[in-house]
Amino acid sequence: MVHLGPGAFFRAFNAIYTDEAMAAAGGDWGICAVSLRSPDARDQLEPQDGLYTAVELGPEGRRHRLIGSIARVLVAPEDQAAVIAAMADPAVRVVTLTITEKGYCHNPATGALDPDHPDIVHDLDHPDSPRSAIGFLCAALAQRRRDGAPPLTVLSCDNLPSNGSLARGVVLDFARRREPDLADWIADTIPFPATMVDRITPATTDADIARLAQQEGRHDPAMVVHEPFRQWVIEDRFASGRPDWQDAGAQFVQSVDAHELMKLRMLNGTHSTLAYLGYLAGHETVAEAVADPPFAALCRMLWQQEIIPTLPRPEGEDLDAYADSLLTRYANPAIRHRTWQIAMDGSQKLPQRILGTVRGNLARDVVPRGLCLAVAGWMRYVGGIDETGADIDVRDPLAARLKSLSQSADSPAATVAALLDVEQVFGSDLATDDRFAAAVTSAYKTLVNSGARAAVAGTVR
Ligand code: CS2
Repeated sequence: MVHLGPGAFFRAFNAIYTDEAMAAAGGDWGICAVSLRSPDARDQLEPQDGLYTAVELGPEGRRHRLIGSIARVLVAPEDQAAVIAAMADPAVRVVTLTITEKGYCHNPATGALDPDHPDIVHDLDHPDSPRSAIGFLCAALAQRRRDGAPPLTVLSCDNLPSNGSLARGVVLDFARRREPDLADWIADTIPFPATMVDRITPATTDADIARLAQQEGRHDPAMVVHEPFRQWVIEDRFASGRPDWQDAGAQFVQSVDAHELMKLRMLNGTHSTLAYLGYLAGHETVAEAVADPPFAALCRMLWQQEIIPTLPRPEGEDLDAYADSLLTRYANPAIRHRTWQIAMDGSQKLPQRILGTVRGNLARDVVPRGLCLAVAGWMRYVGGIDETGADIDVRDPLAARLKSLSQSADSPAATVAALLDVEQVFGSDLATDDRFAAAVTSAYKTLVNSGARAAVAGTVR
């Protein structure tokens, strides 16, 4: 396999499932990991033959595992041809992606390719030396088509709605702009099954690395820390085989849709809510936020009153029990998952995590006050100044534009109106829904006048 995006989540999730699948069922699968940006993963892994430690942190303690499923690591900016050749290798049967939401170069509100994205503009002009995952996929698929190589399967493992068809759509759009009959061949030959992925995996810190060195006597800069829980639900549509991930606990289903909605809205929706409102209230981690009673109450209110009523029940799942399990996972004192980390890239996350649920409520004539407060929290956060007057290091592809819109507005209502007009986030419908705009404006004013903690407490009272 080839994997694009060898970050912490991949090393705590895909690589572990593959390692365990081969331990359980045998097989000669190996992963060629490709970093699209930085040499860090390669520099960390290559000196140790791709081996690294996965540290599971639960309330009962720590468990260390040595993971050996990464066979090699490539750095795309150093040698695009080597990456294309690796993906075009006939022995490669699956390409998996954890490139984060912004890696799809799409319009978050519609899911369509953004043809004006700088990487897409570059890659259409330089198809043999691409920058984007999409550019690399198209170059490799074009090479496989020329070589008559077996069809491979492209498996998105990112937190996006219908991630398989979204990935397929942006790849086909890009291919059509480059070579229309390549697009037709991809459409007929390459499956893009959907997945739901779930494991809380904070960014690895120097303290994590130092603690492992002290406990295990080895310096492992490629290590990852993660929670015990994991869930992988996969649409079983593969062109040329796959590892026996079911032997490591993955669930193969006909349709992932209901599981995906459950996870994106119930987990990621409350994660983003806690990220913005928790950060503004001074909570550095998710565990600290849910230890603060109004924030735990807000999560419960969101699940019971505003999220679960919009969800179909996935086969085999109990949504109330899932909500209880989420609160337990969030409260894990061993996992220091920073609100600042989750707050990243909100313009790429809000549509599928919160705004889809908002639309589901509005369609039932319900104005979801909790979710509107979460949206107001995001608006306050991207303004770039926290409640102590300190700057917020806002990481987002639209950070500069969002900050400018927020700071050039002359009133809270004007700030909300300006940000609601960002179509890439809110689409063309929400800005003109007076119920939504009024509720977000009211919540935003409360944040400005009373602060996040009081706003949360007032919402759950
Ligand atoms: C988090 C996710 O950083 C974030 O945006 O909400 O990475 C979350 O930890 C995972 O989706 C959990 O499965």
